[in-house]
Amino acid sequence: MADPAHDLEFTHKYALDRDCTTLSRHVLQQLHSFSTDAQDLSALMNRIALAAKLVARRLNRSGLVEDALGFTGRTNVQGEEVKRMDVYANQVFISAFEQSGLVCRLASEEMENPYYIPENCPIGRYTLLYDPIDGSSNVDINLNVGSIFAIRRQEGEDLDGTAADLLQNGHQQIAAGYVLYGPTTMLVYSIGQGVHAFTLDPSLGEFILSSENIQVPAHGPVYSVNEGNFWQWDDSIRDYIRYVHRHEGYTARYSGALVGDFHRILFQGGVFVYPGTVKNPEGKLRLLYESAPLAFLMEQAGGRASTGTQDIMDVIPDRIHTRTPLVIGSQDDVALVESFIQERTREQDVMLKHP
Ligand code: AHM
Ligand code: MG
Repeated sequence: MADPAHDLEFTHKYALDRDCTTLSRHVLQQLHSFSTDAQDLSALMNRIALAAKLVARRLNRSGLVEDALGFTGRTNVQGEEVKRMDVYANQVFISAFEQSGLVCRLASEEMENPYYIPENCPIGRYTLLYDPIDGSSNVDINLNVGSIFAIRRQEGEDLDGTAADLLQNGHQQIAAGYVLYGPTTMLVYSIGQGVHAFTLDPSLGEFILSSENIQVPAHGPVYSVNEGNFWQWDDSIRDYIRYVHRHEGYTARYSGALVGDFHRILFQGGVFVYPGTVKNPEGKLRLLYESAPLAFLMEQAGGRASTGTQDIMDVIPDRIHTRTPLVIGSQDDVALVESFIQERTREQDVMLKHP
């Protein structure tokens, strides 16, 4: 005779790999509320998940679909060549949010000025900042890329359409995260209550909770930096690199996509460094939609993010596309890089006082 208790146990054990916590349920659980704010955040994350699924779908078939790979022939506001996938992903986020009634504008790496939700669409009170395809040099060779996002509440007036009210520090972010398009598609987010990772189950079409309350180790073996820029850097960064070369226990990893390198460090510890160079003293990475969202996550995971001299979260940008040097990762490893910068600064101060 069938044993219902046994059947139940069997179902529990084999039918579900996990307890299938979806992203929207997780957001609501974290906020312990069904208030308007909580519903909004849950809906915002749902829209981001939708955009992520659309981008993932296109990436998964990119070698087979016409016009998915390669360059458009245009350069963006940063002077960088635009890839077709950049344009596609940028538009996907706009389409996912345009009719949502959640945001009033979207600002991205690919647009000189924010995109304002047209008046014939419902207008919300949040702004989405995003890098639609981070690490786009990886797209054409089928390596991992990502999307980075942050959500800010509209605080001031933006009457002249310059979005000057967005020029505030990272503490104004109410949520941030990234999507990693790798062997699986993962969405990692924080709404200021820890960092949580979700894996896209393609058979369900849902992001399912895969790691909760991720904590970055205080120290890790990885240093992630483009050493091709060695002679472009300040002496202090060269000092740091010489240090890790001469000491045991360090290993280099650099994928060309910040999201992938960050993801490794978030889970295994270490440090990602993109310093200023002679040509670009502020480095390459943009504050509002790359460094600040990842700094928010890293701090939530118990790590740190710094320009080398200041916490990334405290930096106030002077433009939407402001860049900052970035040192991000485990507490001890960020502190080590900073110590080399401080040492050189001290030496320069002494030289100035006693030439
Ligand atoms: P992108 O968003 O235009 O792709 O640029 C950002 C990327 C990061 O993902 C990556 O860490 C960095 O640029 C790599 O730059 P480089 O080739 O100078 O090392
Ligand atoms: Mg980027």
